[in-house]
Amino acid sequence: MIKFIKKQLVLTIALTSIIFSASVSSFADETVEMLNKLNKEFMVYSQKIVKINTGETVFWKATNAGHNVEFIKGGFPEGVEKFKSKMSKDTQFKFDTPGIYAYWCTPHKGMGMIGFVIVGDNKSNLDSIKSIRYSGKSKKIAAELINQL
Ligand SMILES: [Cu+2]
Repeated sequence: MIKFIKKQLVLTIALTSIIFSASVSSFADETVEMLNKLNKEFMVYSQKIVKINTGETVFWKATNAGHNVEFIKGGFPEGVEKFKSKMSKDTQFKFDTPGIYAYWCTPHKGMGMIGFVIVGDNKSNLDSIKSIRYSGKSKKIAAELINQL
């Protein structure tokens, strides 16, 4: 009987967490956490590349404080306004223009805290993404990520 209750409890917890994560992700189309540490990496976004449809929203959760999201100069499609979020705050952006968006965390760009959003499977601005002057460790990480786009 105890074994049965245990099984029920485990199942209930599993179901609850599935329902919970589903309700969280419906808040935005993709969620990226801003983290001090993930596995062996320090100062990272939980997902370095996110692919979404045009008109979808990315939500960045300030899981750890001291981070933000800043679109890199020359790193997003023409006609899009530069975006820079407040430090240590959750933030989001609705991507209405297709293309590649390169962003980093203002205080940790030299440490390689960088990410990309690909909108509408459109890579028409890849050349400008490649010609960005990436800062410090971001240079190597950006090169690796660009190869995966
Ligand atoms: Cu940061």
